[in-house]
Amino acid sequence: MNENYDASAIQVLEGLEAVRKRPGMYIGTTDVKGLHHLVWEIVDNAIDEALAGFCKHIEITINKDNSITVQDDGRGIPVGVHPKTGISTVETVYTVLHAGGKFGGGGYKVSGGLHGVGASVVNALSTFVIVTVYRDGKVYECKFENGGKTIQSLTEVGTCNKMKTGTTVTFKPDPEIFDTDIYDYDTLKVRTRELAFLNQDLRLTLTDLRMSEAKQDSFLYEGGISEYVKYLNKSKTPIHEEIIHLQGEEAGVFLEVAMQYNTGYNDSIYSFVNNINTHDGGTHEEGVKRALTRIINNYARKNNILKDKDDSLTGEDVKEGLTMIISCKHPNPQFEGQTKGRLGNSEVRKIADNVFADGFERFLMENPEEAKIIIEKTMTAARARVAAKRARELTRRKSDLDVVNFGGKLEDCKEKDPSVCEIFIVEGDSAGGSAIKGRDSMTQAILPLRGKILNVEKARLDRALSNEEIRTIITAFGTGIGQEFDLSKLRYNKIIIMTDADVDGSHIRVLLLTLFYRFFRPIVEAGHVYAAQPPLFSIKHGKTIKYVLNEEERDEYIALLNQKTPVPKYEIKRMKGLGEMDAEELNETTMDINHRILRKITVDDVVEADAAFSKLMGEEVEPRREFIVENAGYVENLDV
Ligand code: 2B7
Repeated sequence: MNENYDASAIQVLEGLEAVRKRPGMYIGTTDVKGLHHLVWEIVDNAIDEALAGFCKHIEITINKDNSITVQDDGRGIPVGVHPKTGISTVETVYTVLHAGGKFGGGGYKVSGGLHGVGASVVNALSTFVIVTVYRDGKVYECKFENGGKTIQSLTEVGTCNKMKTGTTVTFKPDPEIFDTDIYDYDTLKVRTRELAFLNQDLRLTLTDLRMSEAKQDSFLYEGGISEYVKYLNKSKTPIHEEIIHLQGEEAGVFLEVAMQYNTGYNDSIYSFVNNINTHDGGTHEEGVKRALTRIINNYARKNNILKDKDDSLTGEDVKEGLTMIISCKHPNPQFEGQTKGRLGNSEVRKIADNVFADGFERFLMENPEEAKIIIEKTMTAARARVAAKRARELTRRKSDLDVVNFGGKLEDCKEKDPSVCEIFIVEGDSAGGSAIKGRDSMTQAILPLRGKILNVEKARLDRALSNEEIRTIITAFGTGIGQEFDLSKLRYNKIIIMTDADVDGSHIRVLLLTLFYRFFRPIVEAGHVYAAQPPLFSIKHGKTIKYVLNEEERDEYIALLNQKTPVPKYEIKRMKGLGEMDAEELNETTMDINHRILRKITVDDVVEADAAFSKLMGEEVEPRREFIVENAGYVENLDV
């Protein structure tokens, strides 16, 4: 125990105790997500130092023991005594709850995670933390253990080159708090790259020291969010070369936008506030979209491309094939909504509108060639919208009865309460036939797919809507699509994709996921989509039959059998496709809620999933097959 353990320090410990008692209040969850969140709380402080203009390189290292080291080359946390606490600033930042914004000097903190409570929370949830500061040619160290108890106050421990400055923090998450203490390299990599895109010219290096051969990725983007757009459009075909990049500041709010149109029909618009993904948009996004629609209409009318008699272009028209990153830096952001994914500050709408309108109008004036290409694209989108409206009317059900006889394809369930209903989307007619026979007709609906599903990544809405399979799916789901979409009208609680465990099955699954992701994203985000897992082997011994999903499980089970004496006889059969199972087998292995194994499809990082889908389903054919086999699982997390 250190000598500073006086009355105020006791209070400090009580503060951190609160974090340990209810960690969820401070970091959301104590699962893998919470575990990774700790890293970003520390990195955020380093990013703030970069935003202040003093840090060029941040290194994140996963050490052999799964502890994390974050290192920056900023000024180093001040080493003096903090006026409010009477202990060093370092110790204050790491032991006083909410020390971040309040103690750092007004307006210092502009980045920040969802919960923004910083270093002291990480300390409270760690078995040890070591903070090293390099400043004025001296090295200082401060150590904590066992949930944030100071075991060494800030101490000068050596000297260094005067040119070397910065802060290094090592922490090890407490296994008593977290469900898992194993860091995932790829999870850290995705966010590290994202932070590099969002913070122009800042180098971020991620290193993994856990294997005999170290893994490392280093990211630095001189073009910032322009390079993010380029990355997202990598497997698309842009219709103009230059990425439009504009920025401006008003009333302390900084807004930056990068955008480029491609030949595709979907939009990929992502927005951030202080480096946090605002996946439900908000006022910054609304301002930009409003200005985009207005400026394009003004330009088209002024240049007589849009005639007096023509209707104005809509928000949907001007978004078609648009990839856009919006990055807002705000000194006092208000996040709203259930997951805090929406910016609420109302003043930002006007500011974002102004900044975007100025920059975009100038671009159109200075680049008439590009302007022409963009306006033409939006005009074509408008014509397609009118055609799609007609096609969509065909998918609209007039009553609940309509769906029962829809083309004779959907075998609906009898129950009407969506919370207990499921729909199986089944590859092939023969598997569909078995599924219809083997199902529980009260709650399980079956939709057999005849042909291949249209790739919606490469088809415009009107063509997608003329596809029979897609129309049937839209009708069956009941939610409608696009602006009419209404999640509360979803007719099934579980949408289960049932395809073979081979490459073709995988391909169909990805096509369906692409369709769901582009047309019904809220359904995916709300966790209604599942993949059925048909078994690959059956192992029969005596009267029991055991179904297993893969070679690994098969070998495990056989090893288990072999442990028994005398060695039992068993018969291993490789299961054929879904289509070759009879109704009873299919029910038992894949559909019966008591035995089946479902995989929940989740989209954890929407931006990254978008890039994955574009790459999967976009223009380039060659890499696709391999990619499907290797990465189709990217958006799928084992969950059920
Ligand atoms: C409010 C607290 C969190 N802080 C400073 C200065 C630099 C600085 C920091 C940091 C994480 C892992 C390596 C300011 C801000 C404390 O006050 S925190 N650098 N890096 C960091 O935590 N990295 C600072 C003014 C003058 N000199 C230094």
